[in-house]
Amino acid sequence: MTSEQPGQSGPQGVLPVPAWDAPDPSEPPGDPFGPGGWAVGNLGYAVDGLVAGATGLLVAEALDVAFTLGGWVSGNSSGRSPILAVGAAFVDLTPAWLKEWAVASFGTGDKAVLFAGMAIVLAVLFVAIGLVARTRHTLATALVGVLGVLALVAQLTRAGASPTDPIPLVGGLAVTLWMLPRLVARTAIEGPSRREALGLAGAAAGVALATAVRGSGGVIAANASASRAAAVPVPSGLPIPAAAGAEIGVGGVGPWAVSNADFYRIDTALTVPRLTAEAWSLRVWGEVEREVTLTWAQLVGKPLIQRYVTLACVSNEVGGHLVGNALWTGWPVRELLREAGAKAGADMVLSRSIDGWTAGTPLSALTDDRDALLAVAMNGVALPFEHGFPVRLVVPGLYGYVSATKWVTDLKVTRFADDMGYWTPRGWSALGPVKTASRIDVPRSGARLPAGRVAVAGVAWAMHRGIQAVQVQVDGGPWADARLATEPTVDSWRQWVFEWDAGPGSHVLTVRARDGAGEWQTAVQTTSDPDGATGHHSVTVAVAG
Ligand SMILES: Nc1nc2c(c(=O)[nH]1)N[C@H]1C(S)=C(S)[C@@H](COP(=O)(O)O)O[C@H]1N2
Ligand SMILES: [Mo]
Repeated sequence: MTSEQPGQSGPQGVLPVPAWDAPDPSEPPGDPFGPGGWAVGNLGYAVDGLVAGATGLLVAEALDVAFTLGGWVSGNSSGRSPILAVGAAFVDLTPAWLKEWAVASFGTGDKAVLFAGMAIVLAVLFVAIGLVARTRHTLATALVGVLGVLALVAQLTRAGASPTDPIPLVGGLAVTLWMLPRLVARTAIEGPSRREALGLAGAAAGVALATAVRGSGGVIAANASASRAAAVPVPSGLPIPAAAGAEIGVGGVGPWAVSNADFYRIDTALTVPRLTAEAWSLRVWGEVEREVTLTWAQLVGKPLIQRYVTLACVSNEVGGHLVGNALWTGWPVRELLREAGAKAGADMVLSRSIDGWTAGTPLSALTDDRDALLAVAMNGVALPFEHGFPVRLVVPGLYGYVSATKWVTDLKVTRFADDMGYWTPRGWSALGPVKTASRIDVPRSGARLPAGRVAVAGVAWAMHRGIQAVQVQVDGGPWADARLATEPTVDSWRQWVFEWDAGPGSHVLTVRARDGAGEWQTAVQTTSDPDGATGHHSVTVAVAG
């Protein structure tokens, strides 16, 4: 690289590269920041840092996309792309409370917020490196190196990381390290100029391009979309379970079956995996008599069934909305496990998604008569990408984090003593049976109502046990029975309504449910970690006099 001897000029390359630590020739003595003052004097260097950094990033992401499209190296993109790898490492290291706060504050936009935050942090770092490079060559190079090493660590510690994953990162780093001294040297000679404006525009265009390539996933997404559009996972004439009377018919209560667009979404995936059905396969291995691999064509050729099942997230707060009911089409995973033949002693299946996320599910819940599904369709259409296309697990009665693996590609038959799902070492229980819960949907908390007849209504759930009874309490008085909608299956939530004679004043309404085993939902308030929140849901309303 360049010499650090003061006064010596750059030996190689087309651009003159003056010594880094030499006095800046563009600075008149006595006015170190030139005629425009500090800001103008430094603008050029800030832009140099930004341009060198952004170009390196763009090169790295472009290499990743090229590798993905060319199929030249193994591994998946979330390990090779430095941006995705760092973001994923950040998500994995985020404490549960911060993650919950992010989901609560930004909802499904939490990932967009993370990317925006990363872009801002990177821009600030690149600008700082440019400013440092003005006078401290070695330090600037070292700072770029530190960023590179951090990204490298993030890549190599990803689940399923491959030794070739850092190739794009190394390529991008080389570009940044090559560009930075040359840009800075030219700024030192020419001073601030129109070039800065061009540089800024270039950096902005580069970042926009990188984001566009990343955000849309380019050709990968197009292929996956075509595959999903062509997939016909629901054979015509396949019976749909009866659900007459499941709607209580009160406005404001969420629909009994939630549409795909409105269904809650929870996962650790920074970019939604975009597999094609044709490229998908599922491997069953571990403590089995024989390994089995299942392809999409084989799976949709099996005798599929349809089941209404309610999914719930363990992070759902009392009264929360991380829960929803849908019609799932799939093949009982029991049949696949039977083909593989679990060995004696195995008690868990560790299911893994294409992005490395895992869930540990009791083998018994996958093999008993509850019809745990390898699901291929949701509400009659191929799974939306966000909900696991092409194939996910749906297991009645268990929270999603221990059962509902989306983009599932691997089932390892194992033991709880030997393996753990993703959330268990992060402080969540290894077992996650759904707790009995109930929610008031109408009236909403804070509502102002006229006195008289008011329909208090909502949902209650205790998947795989069912709901026997729901009661409502007004202002801590006696519990009174609510009227229940029909219960087409014990694996779905149940709607209820209570006709309340509302008198003037402020009132607290509370709900509780009894599950199919006769157990009342507990009043004890607990947080959602480690195995699901408990406590009664209440709303406070004001009734006009
Ligand atoms: N691959 C993958 N599958 C996953 C998760 C994940 O992070 N990655 N999260 C689980 C959790 S915690 C829940 S609650 C459900 C949510 O499923 P949904 O997004 O389709 O509602 O997916 C489960 N499956
Ligand atoms: Mo969850």
